[in-house]
Amino acid sequence: MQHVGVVTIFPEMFQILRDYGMTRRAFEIDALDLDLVNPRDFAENTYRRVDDRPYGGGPGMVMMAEPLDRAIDAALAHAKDARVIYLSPQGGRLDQAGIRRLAHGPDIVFLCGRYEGIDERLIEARVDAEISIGDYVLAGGELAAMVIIEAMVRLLPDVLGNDQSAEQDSFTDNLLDCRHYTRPELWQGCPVPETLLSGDHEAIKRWRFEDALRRTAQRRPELLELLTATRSDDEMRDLLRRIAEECNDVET
Ligand code: 9WO
Repeated sequence: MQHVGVVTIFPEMFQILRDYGMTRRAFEIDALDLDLVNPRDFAENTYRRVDDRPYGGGPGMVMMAEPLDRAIDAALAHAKDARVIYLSPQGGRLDQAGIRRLAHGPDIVFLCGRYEGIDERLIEARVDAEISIGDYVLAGGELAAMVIIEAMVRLLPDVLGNDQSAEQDSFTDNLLDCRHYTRPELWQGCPVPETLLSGDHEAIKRWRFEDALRRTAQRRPELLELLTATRSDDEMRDLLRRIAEECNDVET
């Protein structure tokens, strides 16, 4: 993966990525290279303050431009041609296609805000893109940055045991996952769908794809719209029509 810089007043939060799961594995094999920069280290005042009261008044504090400007410079010193990305609810919404674009793009410096936000002049001067991970407000950008990093690590090649063919291409974008089952075959009177026990790999593949389409149609119809807009092949169109009819039958 690319080099990832993070500007944050809480660098310790990112230890979670080093300690657990797939991101930990990525660190172990040097596939993930994180550079944490604390803007407090670049504050000139005696109390290492990085926030001040908002012009125009009101509650809360605003992050000052100067310490962030220097912290971004420090982060960029280790990242060649990096894009500076500010995590905020005001950004454009990120989806799996966006994660894939980030994963295949240039180095990244994530700028994590706290308090009520960042002096807009710093954003205008230094930020290349403002990104949101969802329409809710957090207390800072750190968890959003960690969410994006984990999603990017998932796409790293099979050194991490990732399912290459399924995830690297855009095939599963905008499609919910199919249902999964494991032993026992009968649990509290509920059986496993017969096809999954058949050993017929073609049939299983078809069942899983249809199951994914059906769930998407039922739970996220707006995703199905995107799917039909981006995939116009005949096989897909036939499947979608059949599943749409099925859903109508269930409702009526
Ligand atoms: C705080 C606040 C307090 C009172 C009234 C309005 C307010 N808005 C905010 C606010 O948005 N604070 C942000 C906290 C400042 C930028 C960093 N913070 C943040 C990032 N919260 N949520 C995100 C975020 C990032 C990416 N995707 C979703 C949410």
